[in-house]
Amino acid sequence: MNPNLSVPRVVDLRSDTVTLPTAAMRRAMAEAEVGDDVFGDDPTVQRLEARTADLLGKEAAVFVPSGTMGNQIALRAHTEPGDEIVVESEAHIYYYEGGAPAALSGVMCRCVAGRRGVFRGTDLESVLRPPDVHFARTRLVCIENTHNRGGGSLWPLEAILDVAATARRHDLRLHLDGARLWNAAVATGIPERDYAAPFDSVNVCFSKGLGAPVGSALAGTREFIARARRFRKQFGGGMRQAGLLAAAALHALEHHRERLAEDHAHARYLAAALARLPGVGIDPDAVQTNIVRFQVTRQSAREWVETLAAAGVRVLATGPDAIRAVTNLNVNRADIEYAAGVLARVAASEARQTQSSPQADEDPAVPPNSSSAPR
Ligand code: TLP
Repeated sequence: MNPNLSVPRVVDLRSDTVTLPTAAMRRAMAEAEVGDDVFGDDPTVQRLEARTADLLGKEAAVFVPSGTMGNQIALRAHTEPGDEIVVESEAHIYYYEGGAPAALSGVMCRCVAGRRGVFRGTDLESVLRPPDVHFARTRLVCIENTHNRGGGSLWPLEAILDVAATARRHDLRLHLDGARLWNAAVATGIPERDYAAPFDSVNVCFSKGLGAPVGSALAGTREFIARARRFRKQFGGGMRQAGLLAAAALHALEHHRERLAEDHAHARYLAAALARLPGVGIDPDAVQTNIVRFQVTRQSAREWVETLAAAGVRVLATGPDAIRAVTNLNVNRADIEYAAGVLARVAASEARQTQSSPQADEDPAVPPNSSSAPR
């Protein structure tokens, strides 16, 4: 008898950051040639930086511990304190990085409201002001592709070029938060380097869909990356025998990029299943990559999350009535079918309770900050 049969199943869809390194990845890590990377001695880190720069069509790249650090080093290297950056109002840089633009670079954020994270050159134009001593100096525009809170949405290349043309006209620099650029490339067939071409700097993550345990890289011109290395040290991101981690990232780049298509198919399967459930709001056609966002009614997202977790399906509440599920390397088709079955049972039981409850029409009362999950 398979002893695993007695172990309750857990399907973890909280994020694509939860993946565990595979056996082959662990072997690559164990066998990595390493050195002190702060002294420039780690050959595996150097190979990863060169490979990433090449994939992104940039002159150079620098390995950093996290996507947050990659983005924040870019902001610091592009700006001076008192400058302003333009970000989409739900961008990770603005929404999920702990106020770092203000804390680490002393910059202000000017927000542009996008549609599922995507905005146009005219939106950018509308927040720009002429050079004048009264105004903060706008310096940098940031785009996120795919867009996390947009539901893994894709930036059309034509929209990127439109924003880039406007930015150039106003002498602004451009940064791409490409934590999930790999997903965008697989979903559209547009190579990463084509997406990256209009940008001065690009941050990519190895620790999301690619499944490496740690690490991101920031790419740009040789001169920009030399400056970024200085801020990496200043921010405490200089790592020593980091080749162990770079080996995992290199393995992920070579073996886990194409399989992202499986995650996207799983996300579409889950979205189609969710669209059939009572009390669940979702536009399945809006699911373009590996992130599935849906709305719940009657019960709060927090209550859904707790009920689902008790049944072995882990997701995140991203708002009082909003839930996120992210397909990933550790989740196969059978896991997704299991998760869809659990969601169907929870939705049906919630619908029954709603019908029999005298308070059926009341809105769910959700205490603010009731969950530790990012919202
Ligand atoms: N996103 C995480 C959480 O921080 C929300 C997730 O689970 O999705 N850019 C984008 C677009 C991201 O989604 C993330 C991580 C980052 C940057 C930051 O990467 P890390 O976590 O490595 O600092």
